[in-house]
Amino acid sequence: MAEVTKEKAAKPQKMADAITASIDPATQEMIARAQKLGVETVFDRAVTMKPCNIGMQGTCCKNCAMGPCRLPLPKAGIEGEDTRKGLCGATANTIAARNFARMVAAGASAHSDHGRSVAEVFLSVARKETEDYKIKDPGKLIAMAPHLGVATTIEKDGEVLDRDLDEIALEVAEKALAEWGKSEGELVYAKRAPQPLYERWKKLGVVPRNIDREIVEIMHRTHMGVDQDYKNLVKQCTRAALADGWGGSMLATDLQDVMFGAPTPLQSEANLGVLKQDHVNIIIHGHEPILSEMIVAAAQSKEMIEYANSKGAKGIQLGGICCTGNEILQRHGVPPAGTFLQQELAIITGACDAMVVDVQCIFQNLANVAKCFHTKLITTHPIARMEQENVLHIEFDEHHAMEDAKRIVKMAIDNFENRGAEVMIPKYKAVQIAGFGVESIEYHLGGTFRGSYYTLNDNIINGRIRGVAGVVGCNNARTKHNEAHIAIVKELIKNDVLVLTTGCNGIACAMEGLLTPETAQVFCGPGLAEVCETVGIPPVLHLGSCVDNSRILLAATEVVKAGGLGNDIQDLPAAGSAPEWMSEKAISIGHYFVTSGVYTVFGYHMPLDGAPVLKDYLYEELEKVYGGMWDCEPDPIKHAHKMIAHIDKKRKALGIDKARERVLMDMADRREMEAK
Ligand code: NFS
Repeated sequence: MAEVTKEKAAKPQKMADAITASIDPATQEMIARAQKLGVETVFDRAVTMKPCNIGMQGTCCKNCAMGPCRLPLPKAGIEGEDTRKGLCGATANTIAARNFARMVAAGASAHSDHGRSVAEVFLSVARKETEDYKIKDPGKLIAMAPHLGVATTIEKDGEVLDRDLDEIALEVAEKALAEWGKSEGELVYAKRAPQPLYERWKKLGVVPRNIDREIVEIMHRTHMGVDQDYKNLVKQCTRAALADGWGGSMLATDLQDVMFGAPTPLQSEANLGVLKQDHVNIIIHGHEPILSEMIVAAAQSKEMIEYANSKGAKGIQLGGICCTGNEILQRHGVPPAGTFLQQELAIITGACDAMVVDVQCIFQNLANVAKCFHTKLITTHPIARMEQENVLHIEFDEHHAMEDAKRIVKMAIDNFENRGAEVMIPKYKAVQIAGFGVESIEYHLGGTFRGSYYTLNDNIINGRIRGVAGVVGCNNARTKHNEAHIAIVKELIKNDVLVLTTGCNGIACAMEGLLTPETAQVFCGPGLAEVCETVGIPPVLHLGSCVDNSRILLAATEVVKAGGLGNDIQDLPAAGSAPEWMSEKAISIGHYFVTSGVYTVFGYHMPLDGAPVLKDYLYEELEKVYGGMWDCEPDPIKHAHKMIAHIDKKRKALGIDKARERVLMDMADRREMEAK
């Protein structure tokens, strides 16, 4: 390890307790090591810096220079009329709704701008301007084309013929890109939702017009002196969030699948223990697979492997952090080295020869940590650079993608010999099966004769599977790393709820070993265990990155289509959860889940306490409007049981609660019944 000097690493006054900071032993080990070396991490900063109390309540307005106006809730609560207001007269509801809306805007823009980049690369592919990216999954292209209004067949002389694939690709690329800024019409993918849901959006006037417009409109409405009605602000949040989930994110997922292949289940590992002492270790961190796909290809090339060997390394080990990690996991089996909160720790192993980052969820402090080691920190995206001088910037361009990727991989290889002697890679890693998607769930749980999701629906109806939960989202340094993720997922599967996971929850579950079929016998209720055993799937299905939450929307739509469980997403015995959310993207996801009809519980505190009327609107009244609503419950067990109670409520409404009672009988009950 390079020598850690005082100037290089500022030691915080107070430090985190490694054991209470995380449930994960690898993380605990690395926090302790960082502290021993005097390298500060997010865990320490979370101890030394407390969050702002008024910001926590959501009632600090800094949208004009007369403020910031701060409207905390009085300690004694509010009796009678709420007279709090900012200089312009903005009420607590207006301020908190504006802040909430700006979170939705930022989250939706992050996902959607990612989607736009993917669509632009796809246009280059369709125009044959790049050699490095190709259409890997023509089947997916054919499947998505009709949803964009692109014909896949042509009629010639009375005969129906397949249309040329290149022609389809070009039209799909152009139509997809138009979704961001077309001047009229509405988001075409909105019609992929179940009909009653689409009709409801239509009636309420919330079908997005185009992706960019809805985000821009939030910024306009939340400018000083514009929208001052919290319900109207929330309505615009709905348009922007739907434009994310059913637009930017869904297009990102679809086009990534077309270019890089729709994921299929595969085996991999997870946690910091995937790094190898005798290999060149490259960590890929961020979100857009445009970069990471090329790095994977470059690292697997004979040329690069031989070059690594020539430098004394046995090979090249890639590891992912955050959602780019999920992207290359689900398509190539590249193991994630950790979740969001482990990014600094990957460098602290001393074994990370290069960390390559693109956009989103990247700590600026990585640069300070990298300075203490030999690690090359490389930014690659024009919109995400770092000010620190030790950070290298290699701008990645789809027109010479492979060349860029090889340059980066070579740089990491050249850096291998600079590794200090003192490397400490935690031994912890777990095996996982990942790479599920709408198509593979259909394959594993579907039937061939009565609709594609029939077997899944049948098992929900007969009660073996009590319901389905989407558990997603980040880590948050204000809560114990991975604790809520794991506790909630375990409680759900114990109660026969099948879990669909994405994002950092997926990585957390993988690290904990929950993503294997064998888990079913250990942690699941008898019904879910039986199904998992029969079809050979884990009780927690990893669907990919956070933009892949669109897969959860489409899986829910397929369940509706398969029949027997109502005719809308809101009828399903299903619920959503983000146990340790921190990012604005999570708020956008939460809001499109809710307005698509899903009861959605967040585990970490929501910035709404300062505006109780707005809070009630989001937590209660929205259910009457959209069939879904927000909730927040920090206690993981209560959190899971709120979801289960909702699932049971929906089962009852569907008239399938009786079937469940039957399945839940134990042997003693059965014997008693037989005796009667
Ligand atoms: Ni989602 Fe994925 Fe992780 Fe949170 Fe960040 S990586 S896009 S935002 S922290 S789940």
